[in-house]
Amino acid sequence: MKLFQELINRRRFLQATGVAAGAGAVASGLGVIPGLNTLSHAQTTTAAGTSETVITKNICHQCPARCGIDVYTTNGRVHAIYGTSDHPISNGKLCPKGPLGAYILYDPDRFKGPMKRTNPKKGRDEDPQFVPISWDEALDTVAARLNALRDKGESHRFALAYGRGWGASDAGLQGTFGKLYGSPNVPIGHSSMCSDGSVVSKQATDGNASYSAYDYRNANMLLMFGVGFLEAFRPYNNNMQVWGYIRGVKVPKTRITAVDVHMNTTLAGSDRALLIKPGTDGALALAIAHVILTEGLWDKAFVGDFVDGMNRFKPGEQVDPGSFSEKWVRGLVEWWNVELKDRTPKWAAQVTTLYERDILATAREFGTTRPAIALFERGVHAHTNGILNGMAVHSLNALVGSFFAEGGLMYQMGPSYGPMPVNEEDYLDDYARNGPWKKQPRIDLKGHEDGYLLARNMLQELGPNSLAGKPYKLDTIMFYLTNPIWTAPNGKVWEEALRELFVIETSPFPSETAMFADLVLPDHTYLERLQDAPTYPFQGWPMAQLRVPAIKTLYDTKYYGDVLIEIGKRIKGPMGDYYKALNDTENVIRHLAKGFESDPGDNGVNGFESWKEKGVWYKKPYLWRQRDGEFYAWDGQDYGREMSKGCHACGRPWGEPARGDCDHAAGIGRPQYRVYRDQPEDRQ
Ligand SMILES: Nc1nc2c(c(=O)[nH]1)N[C@H]1C(S)=C(S)[C@@H](COP(=O)(O)OP(=O)(O)OC[C@H]3O[C@@H](n4cnc5c(=O)[nH]c(N)nc54)[C@H](O)[C@@H]3O)O[C@H]1N2
Ligand SMILES: Nc1nc2c(c(=O)[nH]1)N[C@H]1C(S)=C(S)[C@@H](COP(=O)(O)OP(=O)(O)OC[C@H]3O[C@@H](n4cnc5c(=O)[nH]c(N)nc54)[C@H](O)[C@@H]3O)O[C@H]1N2
Ligand code: SF4
Ligand SMILES: [Mo]
Repeated sequence: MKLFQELINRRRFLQATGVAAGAGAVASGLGVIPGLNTLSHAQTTTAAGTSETVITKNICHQCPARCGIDVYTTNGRVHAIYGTSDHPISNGKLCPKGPLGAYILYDPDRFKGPMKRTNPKKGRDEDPQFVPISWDEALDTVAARLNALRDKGESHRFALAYGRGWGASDAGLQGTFGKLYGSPNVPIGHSSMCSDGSVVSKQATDGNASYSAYDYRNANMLLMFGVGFLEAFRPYNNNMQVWGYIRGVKVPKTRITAVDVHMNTTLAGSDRALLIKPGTDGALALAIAHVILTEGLWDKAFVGDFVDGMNRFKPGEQVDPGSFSEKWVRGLVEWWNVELKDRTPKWAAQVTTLYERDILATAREFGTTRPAIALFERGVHAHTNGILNGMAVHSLNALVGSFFAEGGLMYQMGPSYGPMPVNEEDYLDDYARNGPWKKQPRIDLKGHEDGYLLARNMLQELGPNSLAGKPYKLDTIMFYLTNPIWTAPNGKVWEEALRELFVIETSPFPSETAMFADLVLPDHTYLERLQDAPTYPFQGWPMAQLRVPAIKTLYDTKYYGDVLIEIGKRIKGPMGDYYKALNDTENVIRHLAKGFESDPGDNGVNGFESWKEKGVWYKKPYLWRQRDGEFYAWDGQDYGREMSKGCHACGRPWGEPARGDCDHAAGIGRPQYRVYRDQPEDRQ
């Protein structure tokens, strides 16, 4: 798009800067104004003497909200970033950090190209003495190490640790890399230090191994446990917009009770702030459930009721399971008998240090206001009893019938992506299928009886376990979007561990971990790369976001996804052939976009070019809804189609094995959709 063509010709521009520089000199005592100076330099480099502004779509990378942004580039220089107006998360607005992305792009401290360490000593006071090398040398060095490990049958000693990247063209490539190469440690995500407790609580409660998607706009009460809704909770920018609506515009105003351990912005803006003893949220949730049941406030259409309609939930008294007919919940009476019957507000007041009257008032308000959502995040689940706390809180959503309800919460659906260009199953050699690595536990002891049976990842244990040689020592470790010397709970042990490993860092920026690197393979910054950039569960309906380079790369950097592919091409045997066939990340992204051809988004995106132009594909509304305990499917105009007891696609009852290759998730009318949890497993 050409904007402002001929808006400022060169002579007028120089006149303007001359005047401004003169004024600046008077004011500051200096002869130049740095910002204008830079612009004037860029301006003089255009041959035609014209000023051409191009707007590209991108996705902010400064926090996991992943807002859609319009990036303004004039004469090859990014000078402004605004929220994309037709993007569901940003809606034309950004948080204060969003517009400052150019500071990341033009950060003078960026790594400018691949480098190797020349100082063999590693430590806080050691200068790595990095020297520039070519990409060929860098990639050949990695491939030679990986090939040598594989030849020795020690491929499990290569680990790849990663953080907040979830695209098919970056993190999505890692699982296949590990499978073809033969390492249980490729990849290991940081989710154990992040919000896995949330995911596991939900998996244990409603079976959805993912974060929830929420319909805040239509809720009449939000009960927040350990959620930095106005500080951190995802998607931050959109949360602030929603808050403005539900607290300032909507009638009735949405009631908010927030539970935290300190007074923060969210509590200050709530109707009721409950300051709780850390780690005791589960007790509060149990007492709320106790009140909802004893006072008969549960949602009978969703939960079910006593067969004769008489409420037998009396404090301290057992209930006969046969007297209750459950609808969409399982084990309610058993839960009451072993746990809830004694969890009175009085009991919870002692555990939580809250006032009994506040617990009672919260429970009554939550039990009588519909629709209501109980949400929790790190404050609740990042404790040693976190999963149980999370399960107690999440169960409240079932008691008030919020699952899949308008103003409630639901599962996130994935976009209609096309299949990957190449099938990795065709490229597995004997080593990949049955090599000695298959007998090795994961270095973090995930799923191991001496380690962590429930955890999905234990990234923080990689360094310490390798250092201790338990279960074995690693040889080479690569980092993508994670910096454990700084963020893991045991940073100093990590420093020791990285001293004895060959360390590969891919960040565009120096970090604590990068200072221990032997090789630096710097990524493009987000404004320079073509990348699919998914976000966390949002409002349930599917969405697919794309980053489009705003400028030619400033330095000799390479998109991380392409770094992986280029290393892959250099691995001996069929693995190398797989990556040659895959070619590059643009090929991957083009294949994803093929899925939109038969399922265009609401904004008309129907393939790669239109995806680039709009930066996002999305498709509303959510496909089914629960109302008064019955489920209805979207029929194109309304939630008018009553859903049968079984799957629409294969006809088999829910909970029984599907017929053919149906995954039941398809039974909602759009077979190509996958729910969020069926996407690359280790997304956090
Ligand atoms: N600005 C910014 N935003 C971010 C991020 C960032 O680094 N900076 N990181 C992103 C990431 S990766 C994540 S996982 C999310 C995390 O976002 P959230 O899940 O909201 O997590 P936190 O802000 O860590 O913690 C939320 C609240 O829990 C409180 N808390 C601590 N212990 C307890 C307790 O025992 N009970 C209760 N009720 N509350 C407690 C804390 O005081 C805090 O206010 O934020 C994302 N957004
Ligand atoms: N004390 C304490 N510790 C915590 C938390 C807490 O609240 N308190 N929060 C926890 C949580 S929720 C999380 S999610 C973890 C996060 O911890 P980490 O997973 O370590 O994530 P970050 O610290 O954000 O590190 C991101 C790394 O990516 C690099 N990077 C930045 N941009 C790019 C890019 O475009 N490309 C590439 N390749 N690299 C880039 C940065 O230089 C940095 O090294 O920390 C956890 N640790
Ligand atoms: S809220 Fe949006 S604009 Fe702000 S840092 Fe996060 S992604 Fe960027
Ligand atoms: Mo996180």
